[in-house]
Amino acid sequence: MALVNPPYPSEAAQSVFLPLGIGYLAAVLEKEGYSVDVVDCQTKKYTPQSLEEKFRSLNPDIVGVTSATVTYLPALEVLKSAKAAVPKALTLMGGPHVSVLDQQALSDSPDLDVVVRGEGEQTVLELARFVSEQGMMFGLSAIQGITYRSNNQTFSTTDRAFLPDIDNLPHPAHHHFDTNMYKLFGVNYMPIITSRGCPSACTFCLASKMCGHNFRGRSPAKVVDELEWLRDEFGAGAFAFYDDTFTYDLQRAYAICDEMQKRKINLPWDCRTRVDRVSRELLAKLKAPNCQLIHFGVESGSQEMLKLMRKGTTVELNAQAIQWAKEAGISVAVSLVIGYPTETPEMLEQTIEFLYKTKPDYVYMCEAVPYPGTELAYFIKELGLEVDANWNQYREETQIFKNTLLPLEKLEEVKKEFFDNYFSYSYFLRKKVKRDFYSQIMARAALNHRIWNNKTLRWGFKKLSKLRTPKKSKGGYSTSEQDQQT
Ligand code: B12
Ligand code: SF4
Repeated sequence: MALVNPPYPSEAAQSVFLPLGIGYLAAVLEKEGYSVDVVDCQTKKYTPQSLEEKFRSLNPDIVGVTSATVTYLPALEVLKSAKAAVPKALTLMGGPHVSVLDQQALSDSPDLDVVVRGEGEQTVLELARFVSEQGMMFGLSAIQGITYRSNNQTFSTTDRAFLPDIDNLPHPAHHHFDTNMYKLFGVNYMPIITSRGCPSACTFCLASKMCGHNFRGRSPAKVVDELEWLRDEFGAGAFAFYDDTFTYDLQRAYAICDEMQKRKINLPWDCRTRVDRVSRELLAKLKAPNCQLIHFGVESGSQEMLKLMRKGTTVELNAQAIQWAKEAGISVAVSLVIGYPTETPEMLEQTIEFLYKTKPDYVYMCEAVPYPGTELAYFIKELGLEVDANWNQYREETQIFKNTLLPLEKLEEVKKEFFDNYFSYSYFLRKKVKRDFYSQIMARAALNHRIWNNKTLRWGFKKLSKLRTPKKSKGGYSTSEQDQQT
C-alpha cells in the first residue's frame, strides 16, 4: 500500500510537519505484515508526471491519501496521478475534510474509490485485508466507517466506534520519513499524541467529531516509552505534545510528568490545553520535566464572543491561566479566533486590550474558518453569509466569509497594528538572548514580521536568500506563509 501526504496548494504554502495520521496507519499495517510505502509530497516536490512515475515504480494495490480542507484539492490531484499510473489500485482518502464531506468527495472525483471516515487504523486494516484476500469491490459493505461508490451509486456504511484503547496502538511509523526535513534551528522537534478526544464542543472546531467527545488517554508509562524512543531512535531534541487538551485528565498529566522526571527525559516540550484544565500546582508540575511552552485556546477578549463560540471559559479564567503559567516559568502562546460572525470592532478591541494586559509570549491570530461539519459552518449558512468556495483558501490566514460588522480592511488594520507593536525589536532581542529553543522560534517570527512589513529589509533579504544555499527544512512550528519565505 502507498500512503500519501499531499502537497499544499501553491497559494497556501505552510510549514511542513511529520504527519501523525499517516504514521499511525503505516504502523498498524506493518504490524499486521502489510508492506507500506509513504510518499510525502510536502518535503519532496513532485510534478504530476514524476508522481505518476513514482506510483508506477511502487505499483501498490492500494493508494491512500490524507487531507485536511486546505489539502483536499491537491489530494484529489494525487489520486488522479495514482489512477493514471496504477489503474487497478483501490484509492482511499481520509482525514477531517472527507470525514464530513464524504459523498461530495466521491462525486467530485472519479479517481476516488473509498472515503474513510473518522479514525482510520482499524478501517484501513480491514480494507487491506479485503484487497489482499478477496479482490476488489466485493464485500465493502461489511466494513464500517467508509463511503464508497458501486454501480454509479454511493453507499455509506455505519460509523465506526472510536478505538476504546489507544494504548495498544504501535508507535507511529516515523522510519518512513526523513526526520531531518522537519528540523527547526537544527533541533529534531518531534510530535507526539498522548490522548484522543475532546469533551468540549467549541463551535469552530472539528476535534470532537474526529476523535470523539470521550477523552481517551494513553498510560503514562507508554507515553514516556514513546518519548524515549523518539529521543533514542530519531534524535528528538524537543517534543510537541499535540493532544487537543493534554491536561484534561489532571491525574494522568501529573503521572506523565512524574514518569518523565523519573526517567530523566529533560528535553524541552510544549503542549496544548484549555485554561480551565490547569491550576498553579499543575503548571509547576509541568515545568519540572521541562515544559517550556503552553498553548491556550484563549480565542477572544470578549465574553460575548466566548459564549457564542461555546468555549465554556471566561475572560478572567484566560487571564488567570496566562498569569499562572508565567509564574511557573512556562512561556505562553495564545490562539485567537478573529472575525467571527457578529464580532464588532469594539469586541476585537477588547481582544487586543486583553493581549496588552496579559502579555502572552506568543500570539496566533486565526481567522474564523467555517470548516465543514463545524457548528460555525452551519451558523454562517443560517446567517446567509457569502462563503468562499475555494477549499485551497481554508487556512487560518484567510477570510472565508464576510463579517458585515467587521470589514476585512478593519481586521487587517487592527492585526497589523497589533503585530507591529508586539513584534518590536525589543521583543526580538528579549527572545533572542534567552537562547532556548522556543524563544528562538519566537525571535524568528518577530524578525520575519519586521522584514515582511518593511520594503527595504524585504528587498535586502530576498537578495541575500538568493545568495544562500537553500535550506533543507522549513520546520513545523509556525504556519505563516511569510515565515516560510525567509
Ligand atoms: C495536531 C494537529 C495539527 C498539527 C499537526 C500534527 C502532526 N504532526 O500530525 C499542526 C499544528 C501542524 C496542525 C496544522 C494544521 N491544522 Co491541525 N490539528 C491537529 C489536531 C489537534 C490533531 C490531529 C492529529 O494529529 N490527530 C491524530 C491523528 C492520528 O489523526 P488524524 O491525523 O486525524 O488521522 C486519522 C484519521 O483522520 C484517519 N485518516 C487521516 N488520513 C487518512 C488517510 C487514509 C488513507 C485513511 C485510510 C485514514 C486517514 O486515520 C488517522 C488515524 O486514525 C486536529 C484536531 C483533531 N483532534 O483532529 C487539528 C485539525 C486536524 N487541524 C486543522 C487545521 C485547520 C490545521 C491547519 C490547516 C491550520 C492552518 N495552518 O491553517 C494546519 C494544516 C493541516 C494539514 N496540512 O493537514 C483542523 C482541520 C479541519 C479541516 N477540515 O481541515 C483540525 C480538525 C482542528 C480544527 N480546527 O477543527 N494541526
Ligand atoms: S478548540 Fe480545543 S477545547 Fe475546543 S473543541 Fe477543539 S480541541 Fe476541544
